[in-house]
Amino acid sequence: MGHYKANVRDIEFNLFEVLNLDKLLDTGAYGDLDSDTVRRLLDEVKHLAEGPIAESFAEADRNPVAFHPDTFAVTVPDPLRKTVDVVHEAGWYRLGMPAGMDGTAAPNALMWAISELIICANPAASFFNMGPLMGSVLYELGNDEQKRWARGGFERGWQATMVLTEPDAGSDVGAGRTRAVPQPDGSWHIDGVKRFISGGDVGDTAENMFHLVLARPEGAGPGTKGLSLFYVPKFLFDPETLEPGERNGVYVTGLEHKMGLKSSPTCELTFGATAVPAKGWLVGDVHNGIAQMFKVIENARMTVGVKSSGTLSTGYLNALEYAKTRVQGADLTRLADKAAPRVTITHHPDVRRSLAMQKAYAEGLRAVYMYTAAHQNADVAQLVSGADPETAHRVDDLLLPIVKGVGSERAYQLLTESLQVFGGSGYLQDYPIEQYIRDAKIDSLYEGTTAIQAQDFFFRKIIRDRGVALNHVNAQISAYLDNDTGRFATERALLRTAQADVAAMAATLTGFAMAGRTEPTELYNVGLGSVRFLMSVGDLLIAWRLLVQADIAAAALASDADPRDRHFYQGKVAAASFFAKNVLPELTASRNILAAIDNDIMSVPEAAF
Ligand code: ST9
Ligand code: FAD
Repeated sequence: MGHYKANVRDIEFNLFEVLNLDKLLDTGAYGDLDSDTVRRLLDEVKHLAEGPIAESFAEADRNPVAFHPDTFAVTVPDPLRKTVDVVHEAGWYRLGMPAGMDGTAAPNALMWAISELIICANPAASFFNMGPLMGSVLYELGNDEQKRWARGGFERGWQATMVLTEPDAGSDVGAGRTRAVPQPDGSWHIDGVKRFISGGDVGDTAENMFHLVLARPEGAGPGTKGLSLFYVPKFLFDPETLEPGERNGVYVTGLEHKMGLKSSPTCELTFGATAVPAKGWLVGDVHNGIAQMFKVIENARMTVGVKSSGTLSTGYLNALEYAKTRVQGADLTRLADKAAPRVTITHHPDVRRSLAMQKAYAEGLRAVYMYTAAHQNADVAQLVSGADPETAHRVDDLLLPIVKGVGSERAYQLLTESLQVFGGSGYLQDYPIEQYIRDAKIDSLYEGTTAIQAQDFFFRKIIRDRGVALNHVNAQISAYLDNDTGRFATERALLRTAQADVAAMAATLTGFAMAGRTEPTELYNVGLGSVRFLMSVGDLLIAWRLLVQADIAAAALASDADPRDRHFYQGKVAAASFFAKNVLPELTASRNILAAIDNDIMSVPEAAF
């Protein structure tokens, strides 16, 4: 048995019992994709993920990709290549891709669930499969010729990258200096150095690849609005047949040595530094680069959030398996009895606390990404929250920084609990947890750090949205609370208090933002409180979704639930109750901290730190 443990039962619970997707699937809304087919697909993907995809997980960590500066080439070790081939051949990425790209229509909730299984079984290998997403965006935004390139490249298995970051332009993408110079034939020459580019080269696992690059056309203005998006292939190609030809002037000039994700080739890319120019084409013939790139970024942020929660899920399931067999110490109630029988560590309250918290966050984060995904399809959103397409889009936007920012922070935090359950053994490479932790840390950094997610959440997704999406979600929480099922009275009361706490935090931060119009330093208070606020909203949403699940589970237990499902449902009830009682009261403390926040730390001289 490999390292990866999929939780398909929980995925099916989300899809069918919580989101009720069978109502759409079984009436032909997605063609032949009915709920029986979905169950079969999930089973198939589980076996693929736990088997051949997971197989090179540790091996590719210990013997990662290599860079050869003399040829600017990246080489991929054989075990990893096998995994990459399996992922490519299985073709699951067709789900949800545009019809014009030969994609298969599917609800996004299913698409992300399948992504969770494939990515988390072997995250590094997934970076060799970014072509389908980038190709889909090129297909959506490109001119007719570029649409053809997107389609043709996809058919030929071309891979792709997203290229924003430079040494002096990380969070501040608008500081980018890479230039674009127009050419008489309508193409552009790109000049500059980009760093930290995931999948910057995929060696010979693909015939060709293309980079979606942000660069500043000569004479364009400063900041992100002066950037345009260019399609820059590794090999130039016949524009009609797509047959690759000459090497284009974009080269890998370095490979990062990282804490984790060691076989994801994170590259320095140099454009136009040799006699061979780096030829690019303006995407869609319009200068609207940052908005275009955000089409990619939105998908990538969701991917990162899904990866985080899925990694915590397999971390938790590994810890649970270990805890059920590790015998150590006596039951706490027989502490004084030195001859008392030894018990498995699941009998110790602190291990129970840890497992319950891991389970609640793993399943809660999944529930939140599923709810977010539900708002990415108009029909599903209507079914799940009654949102019209415009509101659904806003809700999706609102929840993305929660999926990404909260998902990455909580997964990393709780994975240390998974490791702790193993005791000293968890620190060893005999078990996968230390690698999970190393591979997961990046999730709070790339695609916008947590601070950036928190600012995006507050300034763009709440203030600029005038609270429309937030009010919609809040109304859903109120509707849940008002529909008293007679169960979970304590937990519901805690949720109501947490809802009020979050509303008060939002009001406090809004007050600072307003005051900032006349007294700019008041904005520091928003900056000081925004991550705490993001995390609090995340906890509120997790608690709400877990309680929704618990009500469904309790109803099933009270009726004629399949005996094989009884433990699953009991676990749902227990996790929701535990989370509400052990996490939600902390939101009152956060509310008080935000209410009393002050700017003092901003006036402390740098030298005093
Ligand atoms: C990276 C890649 O880190 C890491 C790898 C990820 C993996 C890829 C996954 C791909 C999937 C493939 C599948 C398998 C792979 C599996 C992998 C496993 C993970 N929403 O506020 P303003 C736009 S890449 C929409 O003034 P500033 C908008 O057009 C590097 N649009 O910002 C706006 O104009 P307007 C990632 C948004 O002060 C304009 O920007 N790097 C949003 O100029 C300007 O907005 C980062 O993410 C939004 N939320 O610039 C950078 N926000 O207002 C992080 C902005 O008129 N930094 N726009 O609409 C930021 O996000 C900054 O806040 C900033 C600030 C750059 C936006
Ligand atoms: P900085 O922006 O220098 O941030 C440093 C610290 O300051 C952070 O804690 C940050 O939160 C904080 N900070 C910065 N600005 C602010 C602010 N305004 N307000 C509050 N806090 C702030 N980039 C790509 O373009 N394509 C890729 O494929 C890609 N893949 C990556 C893969 C890996 C493994 C890594 C490590 C990075 C990758 N990146 C990629 C780059 C990644 O997106 C950036 O590292 C990230 O956006 C942060 O930028 P930075 O590293 O320069 O940190």
